[in-house]
Amino acid sequence: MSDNANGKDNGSESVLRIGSRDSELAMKQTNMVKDALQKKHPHLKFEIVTMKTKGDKILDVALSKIGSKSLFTKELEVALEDNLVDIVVHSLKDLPTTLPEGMVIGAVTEREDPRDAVIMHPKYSECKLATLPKGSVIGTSSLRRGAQLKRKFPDLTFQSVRGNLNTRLRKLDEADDYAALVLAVAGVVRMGWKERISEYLEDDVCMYAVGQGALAVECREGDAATVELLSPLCHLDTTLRTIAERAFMRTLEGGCSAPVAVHSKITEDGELHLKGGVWSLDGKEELVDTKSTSTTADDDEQDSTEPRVKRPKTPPENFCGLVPLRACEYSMSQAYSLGLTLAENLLEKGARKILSDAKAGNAAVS
Ligand code: DPM
Repeated sequence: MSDNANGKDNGSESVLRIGSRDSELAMKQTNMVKDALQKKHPHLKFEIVTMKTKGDKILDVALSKIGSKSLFTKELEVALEDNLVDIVVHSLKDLPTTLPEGMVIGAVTEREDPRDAVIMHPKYSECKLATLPKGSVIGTSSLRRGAQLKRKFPDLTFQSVRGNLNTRLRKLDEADDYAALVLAVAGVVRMGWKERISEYLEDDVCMYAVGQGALAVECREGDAATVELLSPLCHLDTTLRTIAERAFMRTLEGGCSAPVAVHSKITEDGELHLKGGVWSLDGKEELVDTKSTSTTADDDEQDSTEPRVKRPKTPPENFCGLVPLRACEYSMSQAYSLGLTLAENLLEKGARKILSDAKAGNAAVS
């Protein structure tokens, strides 16, 4: 945290400056984090500083085609680096698996439902994807959703739709361009539109994006006071699941330009399960695999003769940007290894070719 670090006169109060995108969803998410922080630190004062990112400005091009990483996060990270804000709030799924030098994720908050959902045009409100008329157009600019859903529903057509959630819902309701949209449940719920959801997509139909539904609070690595201040917001289950997911993504070198998806859970006995997959753009090729590991140190030592997941040769210097949580380093490295090993398994089975073809195909077709 900075106490008048920029020569700003805040009186004797120290103010925590929170950077956020200015879309309605981003502001809702930022206020959720602000409220949670206020609860834990009643004496702190907060100030939200909004800005637009490249992803907010370029609205007429499919996400996957803008082709740059950090589309929704870069400008915020620059503000963080320049000391104009102390923390920034992101959707974890928008945050690349390698952060800029000097930045860390100080907290990953409890995940909202990570699934994707279908929002129907009012005239199809009684339909499911499976019962829509042949050739119906579904709006999504996610290659991940497109590939998986083309595979399941070859008679539907998928088209890019951009803009913030309000704009998209308006495009759906007020025109006849789309029969339905596929969106993350988390965003829809935070916007207060839960009753518009016609169908939740399970993992046998459409697996979700790495980190989907969780919020990440980023700060400067060297700002120990702020790192400490964020620690009560960390949610352990979400943290372990998303480290595994991010390690999977990082090892595959995925991102928005290739169809990569996951499904994860932690059972009561501390077993972390990760299912991960890659697809060709048309969904015709699919590689999916599942792996699990124990996240509790005791279990692992007592009831297994050999660890189920190989430890990485060199332990990750950080956990895809997350700061190590006190006394949880073991679980976190187990989670990291799980994602890494699952990705290596898929790479052995040919994931590299599927992904590079998808990236090339995506760049070629415009
Ligand atoms: C990323 C993708 C999308 C967003 C790609 C993907 C969806 C793109 C689209 C990386 N970021 O998911 O395969 O449909 O045009 C985004 C949303 C949320 C965070 C909106 C959404 C809210 C939910 C959350 C956009 N980023 O996916 O419906 O907290 O995960």
